[in-house]
Amino acid sequence: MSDPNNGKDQTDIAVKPRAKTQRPPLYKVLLLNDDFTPMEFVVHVLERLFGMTHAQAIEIMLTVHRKGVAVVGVFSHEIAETKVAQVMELARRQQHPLQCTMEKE
Ligand code: TYC
Repeated sequence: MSDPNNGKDQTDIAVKPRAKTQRPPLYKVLLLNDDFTPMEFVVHVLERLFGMTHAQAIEIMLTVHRKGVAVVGVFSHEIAETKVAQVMELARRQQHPLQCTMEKE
């Protein structure tokens, strides 16, 4: 008897060409300098909300103080929004003018 598959069970799998997997966009959270927010408060915020060590927090705070701005973390849109809101809320409660924003990476 003729066997077109020559004894092998062959299975053809239809592979649909797919678009490349899209990565969700990431957002930088930026801390801005001002002349009034105490350095210790900024250090506290960086430790508390961004999981930095005391030494890291001092370093980033001083970068913002000298340069005017620094990236304090990179997150998904939702996490970045939450971090910005948390920073602004802590600053508002202590009546410090500290500003924090986010920008697409
Ligand atoms: N410039 C502030 C001061 O001299 C300190 C400061 C650092 C404020 C970082 C904001 O994001 C900031 N007290």
